[in-house]
Amino acid sequence: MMMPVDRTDETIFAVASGSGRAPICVLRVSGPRSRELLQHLCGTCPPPRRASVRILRDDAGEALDQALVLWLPGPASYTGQDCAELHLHGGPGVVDGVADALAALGGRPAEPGEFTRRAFLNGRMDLIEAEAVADLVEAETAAQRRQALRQLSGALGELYNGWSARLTELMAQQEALIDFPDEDLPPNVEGSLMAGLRVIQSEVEGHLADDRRGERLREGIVIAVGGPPNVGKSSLINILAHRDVAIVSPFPGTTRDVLEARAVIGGVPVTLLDTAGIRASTDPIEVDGVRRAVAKMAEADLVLLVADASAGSVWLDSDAIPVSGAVLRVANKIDLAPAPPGAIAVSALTGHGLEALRAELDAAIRRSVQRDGPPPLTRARHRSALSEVAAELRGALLETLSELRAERLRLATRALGRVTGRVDVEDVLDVVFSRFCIGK
Ligand SMILES: Nc1nc2c(ncn2[C@@H]2O[C@H](COP(=O)(O)OP(=O)(O)O)[C@@H](O)[C@H]2O)c(=O)[nH]1
Ligand SMILES: [Mg+2]
Repeated sequence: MMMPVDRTDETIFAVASGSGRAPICVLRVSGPRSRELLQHLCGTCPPPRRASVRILRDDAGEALDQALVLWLPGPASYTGQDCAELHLHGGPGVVDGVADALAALGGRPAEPGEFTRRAFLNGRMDLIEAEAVADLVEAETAAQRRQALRQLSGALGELYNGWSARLTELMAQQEALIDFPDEDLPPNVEGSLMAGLRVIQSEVEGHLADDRRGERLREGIVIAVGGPPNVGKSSLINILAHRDVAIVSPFPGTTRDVLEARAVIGGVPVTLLDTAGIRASTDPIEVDGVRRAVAKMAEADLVLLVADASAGSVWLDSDAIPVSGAVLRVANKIDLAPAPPGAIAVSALTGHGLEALRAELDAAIRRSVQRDGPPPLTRARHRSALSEVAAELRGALLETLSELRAERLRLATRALGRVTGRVDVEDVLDVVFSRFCIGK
């Protein structure tokens, strides 16, 4: 979606609380005419930063609501501009009435993300923090909330700004090498420059090689349940998702398409995929189901390989299916026969072993999204820019000509600046803010 050019001289308003009817609806206003709009609605502008109860009236003097009103003068406001918050009664009659009155007074409904975009333009937050705001709004689980809050508190920004400051320092050294004759410089400038570059390069590479943990937590992870037909895959999905999403039947080959069930396990949103049983078949629909099952298992973050303990069945050869995620082996139907060693032994029928299965799943999911140490990368946007940084740094380390090395360093710094929004920001703004909801 195209964003408007930044018309920050216009005063915008939007409902900041969720859509749908609620007892209270928060309407936000930001822009140079905020004070004037408040005065019109309330008669007088309420005292700054204090909750005041006021009767709001339209231009004709008709009462629209009795509301809690906040006058939040800039620059110490969310957007950095003069702002106001109107805590209205939530009915559409009230909310639409106040919105119409604001529009009649010259306010304009905000575009998605426009408030936070203004906050960024006024230096109230960097891009990483702005994205953390979006993630907080979207957070479905406690683990996602923690990651977003950590990012909002500046942990990730500090990491990137730290690299940026060190790179700038190294660029200055590089320029000195180009501009001054050797005898005017302290000894071994080039050696320490290269050493510094190597350190940053390995830190960036390490950050990139995080197995997508942060991105997985943000986006949720995919768990594919696979195995031969009739081993109890659909039964286990229904148990893990706490509802009947998949058809359970004694007829092998019942599940043909890939079914999805959403659940939260270990504080992480997961999508459980029920797949067709893998076997040789001549039925073209089943063959296609098997093909899809294999493809889903290959891409999944985690694979539950299920076998039937009573059939003496072996697991699918996970070497034959090129899985990229972790694999958990589950032996089902232990009410009928003992489980082979090395498997999580369960019975979907009697409930035996399900607690152990949940605990193992929980641990595997946590492993796939968490790690101690610096905060993980959380977005594809950051990953692509940081991959560019790493590539330019690798190039700079191989470069023997000073001028060419300096150019590599400039490109690396610019790519890093795109992540936090410090350099060349215009083109990345649209990408970041167009994903916001209106009112944020
Ligand atoms: N005895 C026994 N039967 C089971 C168990 N789990 C599933 N079944 C039965 O095995 C059949 C196949 O189950 P289903 O979940 O559809 O397997 P899928 O083809 O792998 O999805 C059904 O008749 C289930 O009722 C179990 O733990 N013990
Ligand atoms: Mg099934």
